[in-house]
Amino acid sequence: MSILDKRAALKAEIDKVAEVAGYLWQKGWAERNGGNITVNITQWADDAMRALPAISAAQPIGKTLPRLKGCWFYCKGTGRRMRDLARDPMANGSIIRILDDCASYEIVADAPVAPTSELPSHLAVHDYLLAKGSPYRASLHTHPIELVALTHSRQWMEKDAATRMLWSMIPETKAFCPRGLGMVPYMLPSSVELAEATIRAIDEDYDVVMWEKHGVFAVDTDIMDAFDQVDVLNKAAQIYIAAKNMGFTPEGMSDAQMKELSDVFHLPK
Ligand code: 2HA
Ligand code: ZN
Repeated sequence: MSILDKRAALKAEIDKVAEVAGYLWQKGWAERNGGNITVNITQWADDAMRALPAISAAQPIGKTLPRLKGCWFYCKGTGRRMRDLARDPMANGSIIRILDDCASYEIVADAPVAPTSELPSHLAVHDYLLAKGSPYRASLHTHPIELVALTHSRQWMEKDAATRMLWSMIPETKAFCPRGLGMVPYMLPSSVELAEATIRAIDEDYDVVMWEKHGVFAVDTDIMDAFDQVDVLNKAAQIYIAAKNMGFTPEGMSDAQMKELSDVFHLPK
């Protein structure tokens, strides 16, 4: 890819971040500074970018992440609002590069906006994805209302109980979120334990992981695809709730209908 093509591709990725940030706000999933977005943009870093001076001192990540040596990321800024990021992603987030010690980073562009306190958790997930040879380059944390509400019930926190219910609400759910919804019990936001439990759930083969009474963490090839998986799951939760509000428990698609769908669309589970 030529330098100009790389720049255009990088701009398209950042534009997608802004578009998704706007959707998160419009959906009511991103109150105040809620949520986070981190995108591995290393494939678009060119010599001109590599020559850019740092605009911050080296900052410790708090972890050593060997796969991230020389990697570049777009990260939402600490305390910044998704609705502001939607208007101006480079004033409400920044581009960082990981230094050769794999344990610190510096901010390179556009402004010295410090990443969120969740950066170590997001970077640990990206390190894991690279170690696995995954093509996934984007991670999203957000607070989807109906999915978070589900996690306030023991019934839906049981492994794959919510997955089965959500898949059965409308055929698209399993087709477009074929790995379902992983469940992580309540843990302190931004804690090392939460990050490790999230990676274990992704490793179990989930792209979307629910944090009990808090939100979702999703990974995919780009930020739009990560958003789409969460959107599809939350839509299914809304259909369940709509039926409940009409005074009945929805029937759901039958096991035979689910199996037919999986066979025809070659879905993994
Ligand atoms: O990044 O949502 O859980 C802000 C949050 C913390
Ligand atoms: Zn959160």
